[in-house]
Amino acid sequence: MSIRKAYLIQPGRDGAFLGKATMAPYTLMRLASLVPDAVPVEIIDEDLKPVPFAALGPDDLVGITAKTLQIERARWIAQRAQAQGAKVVIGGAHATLAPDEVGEWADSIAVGEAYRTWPQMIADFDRGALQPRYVDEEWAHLDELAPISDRVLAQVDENKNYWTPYLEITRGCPRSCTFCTAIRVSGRKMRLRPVDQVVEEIERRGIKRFFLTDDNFGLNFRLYPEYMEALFKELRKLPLKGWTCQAEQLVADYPDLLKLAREAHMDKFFIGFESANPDNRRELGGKAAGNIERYRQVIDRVHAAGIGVVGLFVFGFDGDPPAIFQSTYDFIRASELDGVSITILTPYVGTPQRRTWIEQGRLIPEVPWSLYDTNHVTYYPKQMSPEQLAQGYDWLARKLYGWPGIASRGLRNLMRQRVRDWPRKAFASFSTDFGYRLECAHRAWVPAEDGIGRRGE
Ligand code: B12
Ligand code: SF4
Repeated sequence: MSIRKAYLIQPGRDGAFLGKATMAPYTLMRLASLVPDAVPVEIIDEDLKPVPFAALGPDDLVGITAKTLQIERARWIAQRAQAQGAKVVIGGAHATLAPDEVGEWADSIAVGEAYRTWPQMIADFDRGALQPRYVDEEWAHLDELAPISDRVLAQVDENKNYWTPYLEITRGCPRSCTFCTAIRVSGRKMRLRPVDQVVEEIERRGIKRFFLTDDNFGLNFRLYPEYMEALFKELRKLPLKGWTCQAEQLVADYPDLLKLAREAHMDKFFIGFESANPDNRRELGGKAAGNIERYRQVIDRVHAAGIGVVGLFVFGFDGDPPAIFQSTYDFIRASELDGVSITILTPYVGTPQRRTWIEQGRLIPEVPWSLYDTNHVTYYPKQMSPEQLAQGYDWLARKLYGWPGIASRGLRNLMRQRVRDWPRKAFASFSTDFGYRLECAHRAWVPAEDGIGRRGE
């Protein structure tokens, strides 16, 4: 057999908004760039177009990427592709964390990063010898990444079809927060891409704003300050409109790097405060301690450098009483945060959190993976009932993502910018909270047989 075509699919969930989708298929763009030139490759983002099942045949290789919440949809797609005779490979966080489960229905699975194994899979399929499992957990050096190819860029047309492109600069996190899968998915060692390659990629893609896929970009302020300085000095030369990244509070302790980051067009840090409750500090891997005074100081210092702060909070830790929603709301309202993300603690496969709760018999049985989306309750909390957790979350979401909340935080952010920058910055000032508002609308989901829930009112 020889391969006719490779399809790479991102399962859908949110659809498009004003003709553009939110989640650019960066993962698939990197993987598609590893497909040999002689093999046609097509990226299909289900949020933008349907999978052309009728066109699939036995000489086609279908690769699907899936986080846990997308895995039922991935299976639904896989079964239809397999019915056409195509072979299906599943990769991404869920296949990496739960390979045996996925291996029951996929023809092959990619555990880990796949920079080495995906080309091997294509070659093996081409000679009719696709193996059931490929493991790549050696954590490739990021200076060896294949550039995103021009044929992939032309096909995806990310600036036209997506609200925010993604970019990877570093990868990994040495912290050990009990609820996080980053260690298994990205490795404990922080890896860095050479600055010249980052700049080359931004220029060739023609992206003017982006969100970093880095697990904990901010930690590099402490780990690799020279690298950050060199990176910021190069980025400030580019005509960027703004960019955002995930970070932890320690960035506030590096005023010189913050200043450089601002000059490099950084708009906002998404900072994992995680909890406004000091009783939860054990679960937070040493990066947050529920210390409200420190949170305020961090926000002030980052603002002083001209950069915005989106605060990330998780609810449902064992130390959380029902009053946690009101107390967190009080903190947020009094704070100067530019955006807020609230999520419900979710015990993903492979986390210490899940292991503990299995031992304690605290997972709610038969919750579909599609509800492992961090806005549904999947376990029995310690100090409240699942209903109280869900209701508290809904109450807070309505408070935060109602139009008055979004408008006041967005305006506050805009007022911090220079007036001449308003046209450039207006989008970023409101888009983050608006995105979270859409995400929370999934609360009214009812999972359907095809693995796609239906967005409620
Ligand atoms: C960027 C990012 C996002 C972006 C979206 C990116 C996207 N297009 O999907 C945003 C901010 C929107 C997002 C949202 C969410 N995310 Co997120 N996200 C990430 C992050 C930080 C980086 C992912 C990334 O793009 N990496 C760079 C690309 C190049 O690598 P990659 O995706 O890992 O893919 C590699 C391998 O996995 C493999 N691979 C992947 N797919 C395939 C397919 C095939 C066929 C093959 C062969 C190989 C393969 O090869 C790739 C190249 O090495 C990861 C953490 C991490 N480090 O993985 C979390 C992560 C994937 N997200 C996670 C979660 C929980 C979420 C949310 C549910 C929750 C939330 N509140 O944020 C939502 C869900 C949104 C949704 N509808 O899917 C979890 C997933 C856990 C799980 N078991 O599913 C992760 C692992 C974070 C964590 N700390 O636990 N996320
Ligand atoms: S600091 Fe962030 S990326 Fe690192 S383990 Fe904790 S939650 Fe995960």
